[in-house]
Amino acid sequence: MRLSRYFLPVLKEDPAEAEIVSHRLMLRAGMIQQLAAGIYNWLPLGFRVLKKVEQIVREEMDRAGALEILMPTIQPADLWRESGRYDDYGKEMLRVRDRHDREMLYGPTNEENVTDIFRRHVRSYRQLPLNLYHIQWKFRDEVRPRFGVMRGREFLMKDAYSFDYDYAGAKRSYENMFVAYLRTFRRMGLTAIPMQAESGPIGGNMSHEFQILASTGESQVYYDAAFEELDLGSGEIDVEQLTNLYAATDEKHDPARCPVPPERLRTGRGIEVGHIFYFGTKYSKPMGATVTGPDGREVPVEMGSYGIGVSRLVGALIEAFHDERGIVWPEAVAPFRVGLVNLRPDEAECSRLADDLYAKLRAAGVETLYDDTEERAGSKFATMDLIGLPWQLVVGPRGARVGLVELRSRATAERQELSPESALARLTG
Ligand code: P5A
Repeated sequence: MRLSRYFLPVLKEDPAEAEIVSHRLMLRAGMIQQLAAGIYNWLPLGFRVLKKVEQIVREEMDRAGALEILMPTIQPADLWRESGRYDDYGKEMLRVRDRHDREMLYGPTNEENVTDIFRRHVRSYRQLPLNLYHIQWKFRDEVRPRFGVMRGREFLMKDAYSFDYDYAGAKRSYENMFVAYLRTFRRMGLTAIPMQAESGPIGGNMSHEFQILASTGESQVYYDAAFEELDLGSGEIDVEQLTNLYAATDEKHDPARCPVPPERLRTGRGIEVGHIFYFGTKYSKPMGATVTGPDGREVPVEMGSYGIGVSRLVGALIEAFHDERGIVWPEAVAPFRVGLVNLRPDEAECSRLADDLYAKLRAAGVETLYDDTEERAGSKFATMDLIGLPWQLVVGPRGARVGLVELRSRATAERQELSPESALARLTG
């Protein structure tokens, strides 16, 4: 992509409304723009990251055997009356009426909707286990939307729903998602600690939140120091070991009952990027979602639901990966892999080399943002550092004359003068 043809409305000044670094950097890097409180436009650069995060989540769900569907954002109120949640949900639910005066709502989650799909089609335990998921916008009329996309009113969630014949099956499904979550976050370079959590308005008696440690997180968290020694970033995932280690959010943490001795108990702030629930027959029973077992008896199906905050993750990633100059994207979610900087588009030799590199990077399928603008060098570097692409490939007039370009790593600040061929080999190899 040529920067001269791109839409990248970077801000030179820090926006006053942004209280935390990720919100500030997303606004400054022209990733998002607020439309109303807690409601954001996703601009080209931000949208690319959102799609990358979404795709990793999708691939790990597919790998875990979940099937992607798409349920609507708008749901009929009557469905929620069946589960009894229509009144319970209170003011957080955005309620609307259609032209026939029917009560509708903008979905804050989809347990009822997916249970309705299930009950219309599935009859036998032989059709189980089943896990259906979608990636769809949600609306929750949060009292205090804040921190940009971290606590929005409209936000993108991946929500999966599992159906099993009995508790043993439901537990397997839960653990399957548990492992998929750790894999998902790991692929993005994040270490998320699974914590015992309250199940709130979703209900149920087994629930874990996945928390990324960050000083700006909204949750107070407590965890066994053993987590610091565990390598959650790689290797085999042992659900049993992880769920036996103590980690809890403040809603669940009880100092009187905490099994971890004080010297081993760590406390900090966390960002909740995922939340999983087992709730048995809470929805299937009132909504009549049943299956016939091997004994011919009809029983309500055992369910769980599993959420990931896809749009929140974009903010959480920036909280985890930034420095004083801007964002430092991990490769897996970077909007472009390479920022190609032509320092002198007005000089023929320099531009010939930069154009040629751009053509070759494109041909090799390397996502490249090519700064071909007339801006001053200082401002070009500041923008590249701000938007945080993993590699900067700099072409200047001096180097162009002797056949050298500079390759810079955004993360390590390492710089190397290379021939254009070697630089290309590095980036395409
Ligand atoms: C699980 C999937 C649920 O809604 N029903 C379907 C269950 N869980 S949850 O914990 O309430 O939400 C799942 C994840 O969505 C993100 N999230 C938000 N992100 C941005 N802004 C918000 N206002 C917001 N609310 C929830 C979180 O990452 C949460 O873990």
